[in-house]
Amino acid sequence: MAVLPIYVAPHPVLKKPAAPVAAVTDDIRALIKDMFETMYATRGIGLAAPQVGQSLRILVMDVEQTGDRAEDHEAPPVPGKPIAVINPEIVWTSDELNTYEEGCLSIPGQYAEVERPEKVRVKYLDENGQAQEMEADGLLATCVQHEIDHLDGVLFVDHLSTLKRDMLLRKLKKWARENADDIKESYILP
Ligand code: GNR
Ligand code: NI
Repeated sequence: MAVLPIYVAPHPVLKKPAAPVAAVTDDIRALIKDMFETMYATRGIGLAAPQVGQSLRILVMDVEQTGDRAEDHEAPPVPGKPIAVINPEIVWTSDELNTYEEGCLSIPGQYAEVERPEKVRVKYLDENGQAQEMEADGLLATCVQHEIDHLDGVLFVDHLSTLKRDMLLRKLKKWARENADDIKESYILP
């Protein structure tokens, strides 16, 4: 049981393609448990293993969690529909695109609109090693594509123009410098 520190861009582990999981063992399930705990603790809707320093093709998501952090920052998140995804493969994407304002736990405090396919179908293994397939739309489709990008060493800012990307990464660097003392327990800086 652990909330893990989050690796911040441009840390090299975030740029490296992650390795497939060879077998879904108890160690993998323990990592997934810690990833869920970390995701809920940080109020993320998704988390990929490279963001906790593990270069493996694993992601977790819950776009239906509730718990009101606007009114009460201490209110605990209530799990909605947790999904663990191992070795995902996008097998179909819609021609229709969708734009969402994205954020990333590894790029704290920065947001930008990103265009992606509106719907995707993804094959993967669940935490029992069973083959699964999901069709996602809406926020779940955006989230699963954002997380699979992480497994390929791609961040949401890589979908932006060089100008916008450099601007966000500069603001991130400034944020990290100004908050260095407060964040050193929860983040691993590059
Ligand atoms: O918490 C997150 N919110 C989010 C919002 C829009 C699009 C993608 C995301 S994923 C992000 C958590 C994260 O960084 N996952 O990798
Ligand atoms: Ni992210």
